[in-house]
Amino acid sequence: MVKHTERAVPDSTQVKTQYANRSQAVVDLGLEHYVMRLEVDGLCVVPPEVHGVPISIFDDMVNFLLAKAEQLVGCKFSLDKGPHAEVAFQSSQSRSGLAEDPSKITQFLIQQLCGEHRMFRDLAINATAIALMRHLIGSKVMRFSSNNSFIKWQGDFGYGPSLGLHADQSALPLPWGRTALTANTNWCLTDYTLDGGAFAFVPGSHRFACRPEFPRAVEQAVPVEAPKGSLIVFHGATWHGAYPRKIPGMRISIANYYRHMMVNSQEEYRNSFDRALAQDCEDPELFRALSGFKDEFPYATQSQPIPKVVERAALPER
Ligand SMILES: O=C(O)CCC(=O)C(=O)O
Ligand SMILES: [Fe+2]
Repeated sequence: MVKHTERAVPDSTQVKTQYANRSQAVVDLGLEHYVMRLEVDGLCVVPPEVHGVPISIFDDMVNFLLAKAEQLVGCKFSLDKGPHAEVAFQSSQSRSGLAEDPSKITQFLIQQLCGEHRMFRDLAINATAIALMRHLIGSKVMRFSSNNSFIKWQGDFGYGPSLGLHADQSALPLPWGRTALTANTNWCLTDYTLDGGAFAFVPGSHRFACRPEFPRAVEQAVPVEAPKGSLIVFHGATWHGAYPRKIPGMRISIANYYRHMMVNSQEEYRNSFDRALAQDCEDPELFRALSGFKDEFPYATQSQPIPKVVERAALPER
């Protein structure tokens, strides 16, 4: 059961107009309800029976990510215990938005997942996720930005009293319009509960069209409690963060983040991503398009044609 307050749809022409603009993919996949929630709340939660990814795939992803975490950090990780040893960041590595004191940080990211295994590439092009991202950003102009896993374990601090509330498109200048410049999907690989470090968001905050304002962001934030396998989808202007994980064990997610093609990508695909891996997925053509392999920008050599002097036979002298 997904728990966060779903408010009534405002009877505004704006919502109706955009709702009427739903794409054929939204209609074919039966996603109208989720489009409506995105319009109203700036976020929706899609259950496994709608997005169609079998739960066994999430088990495979968890096992892969626990093994990868062990390889990167140097100690075993398990879902009920988290890291089996004390782990710490170097102070020079601490990141903005996280604790000043690196010993309080109880999470890290595993990045560039699409290069790791086909199951992550197939997740990045899941038809439901893509239809909702295209609804928010625009169909032909939507591209990958990054594919990361959030690996979290018990820690009272989490993101601290601000809950790390932010809008993903915050680096882009104001004013923001209604079209998302970036948009995000968070796949819950473990159950999301308030004490377990659930996602936090402010319903309707994408319509404020500004960066989070404090303290009202924290006061208005609600947890997204959702079972393993759920897909959280949100607009780049939606204020969000996460609650600290107060109970033992781990919270694992995959953030597949997308962008408008004129917004810079977090991860570099065009020059770095292995073309053979891009072929090895459910829809290579879609994967190539979202990676921007053939995009016109940025160009590294003269890309526009140059006129040349036309050689004519010499004109007779007068
Ligand atoms: O779950 C979290 O810790 C926050 C996720 C987030 O901010 C994101 O995916 O953009
Ligand atoms: Fe975010």
